[in-house]
Amino acid sequence: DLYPVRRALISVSDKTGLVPFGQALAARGVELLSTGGTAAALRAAGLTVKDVADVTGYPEMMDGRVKTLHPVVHGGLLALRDNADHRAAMDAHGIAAIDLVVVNLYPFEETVAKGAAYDEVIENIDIGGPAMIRSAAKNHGFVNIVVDVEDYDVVLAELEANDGQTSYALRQRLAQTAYGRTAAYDTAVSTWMAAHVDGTPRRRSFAGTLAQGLRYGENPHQAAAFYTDGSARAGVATAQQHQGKELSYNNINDTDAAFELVSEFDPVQGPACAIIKHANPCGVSRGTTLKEAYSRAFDCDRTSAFGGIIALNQPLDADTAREITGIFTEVVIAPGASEEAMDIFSQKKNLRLLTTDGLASAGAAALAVRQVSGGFLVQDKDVGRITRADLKVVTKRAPSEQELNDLLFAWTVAKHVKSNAIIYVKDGATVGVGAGQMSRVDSTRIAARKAQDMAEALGLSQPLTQGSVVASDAFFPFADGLITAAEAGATAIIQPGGSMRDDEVIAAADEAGLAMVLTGMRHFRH
Ligand code: 93A
Repeated sequence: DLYPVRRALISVSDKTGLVPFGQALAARGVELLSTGGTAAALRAAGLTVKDVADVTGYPEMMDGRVKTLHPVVHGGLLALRDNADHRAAMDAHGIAAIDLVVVNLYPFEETVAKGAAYDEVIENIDIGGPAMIRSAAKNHGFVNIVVDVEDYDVVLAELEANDGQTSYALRQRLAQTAYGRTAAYDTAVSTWMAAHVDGTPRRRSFAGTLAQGLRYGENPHQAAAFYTDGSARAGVATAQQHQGKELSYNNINDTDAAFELVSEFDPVQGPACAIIKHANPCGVSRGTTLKEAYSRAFDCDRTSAFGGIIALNQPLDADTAREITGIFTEVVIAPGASEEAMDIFSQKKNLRLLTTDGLASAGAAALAVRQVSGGFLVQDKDVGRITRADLKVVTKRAPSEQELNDLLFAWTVAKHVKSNAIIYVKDGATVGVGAGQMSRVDSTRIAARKAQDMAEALGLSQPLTQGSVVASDAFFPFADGLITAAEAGATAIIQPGGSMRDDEVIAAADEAGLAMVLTGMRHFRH
């Protein structure tokens, strides 16, 4: 299954690593063919290169739209070397075999990302490159196709080990990667175009690049891996890990939930901290200092916070780092960390510290995808936000200034809690979180019950739900949930409204002396 590499066609937009790779191939006696810019770069380094135009007999034309689209190129890629008819066709038409193709494509994704005009984006749709990639990959029985700079050394190592030949296993693996690349490229083109045409796209694809193989998935018997989508969004996908063992599947999922939540809180308005367990927050708080934000988030549910994942909206400082090391924590993610904080963490070998380049832009549009049997559901990510002006007071009593601040804080947290979500908040900190229950009244009870437990653990005379406010991610279908919240000591409620029984719910609120505001927006999260 070894096959020699005698002739290579190199056509790359990203010229990283090109010259040393070209030199190494030339040193092995491999003949080099190239397109304009690539040939110029190789020649500038003193290499001998043949122009593809000289091989095809046609100049690069139409602003480069037609360079390599020619039977002499594609015949050289696709011909089965051990097929007599194919060999006869090669001889009849003067086609020489091409054994190695090195192509990276016009920078379509980067052109879109920099906000280029429509026509410039169109010009950056590579046609000849993907055609060569697909031809070479189809013929991987004989041909090597390299689309990633990371594979230059892999190919050279095989040529070295096998006296100028590569193995079938390598060529097959390169072909798999190559089709993944062209699929991702066309995904990027199709996704970009979807934003320019009316209606729901009839065909959709998603693509990713392996970031990390994972030891296992949610459970040890499930294989898993982490793929990035190239969007370069600040968060777990692009964070830098400073210490500790590799993140697991569940760690990545929880770290994402933590960072997306804490990114809702503008650092200009002060420090904030979110602690996540099993994708739900078990404490979220603002503070006058980061350390205080962490401590108050921790005090919401100290039991659950054990082994949790912490996200901060400001760079980790030494005081906060010291406080965090008081209990076992899996991961801390923050937009930076001081030297001193890193020193403190280095004492805790199992604690992973991730730093990001800023916060995730919580309002940035994105698609959310969920798999179901036989397909997948696609929706806009929930980036809905409300302001004070959107709130409608429906009770006799209007919320106080303090209550309003807490209501908006609770509402923001509710968006990141699995439904049915009930969040009790006092003075800018959650004091009870009810998540993921099948009935809303149960979430209301569980959150209050947990607050009661915390009060006992902390030796408080009454639970912190006394004098708190409550957010509900969707309307109260009956008055019972609201009455439970009032019994736990809540004084104000924020919820979308829209239930058939809104009148009953409002009447119950008035009777209990609660202030209630409606958002007109729902934050289901299932
Ligand atoms: O415009 S194209 O779609 N038409 C082609 O025939 C063609 N052949 C190679 N673009 C084409 N390429 C691309 O040119 C390659 O994929 C590569 O990205 C780029 C290299 O051009 P240069 O060598 O001039 O820098």
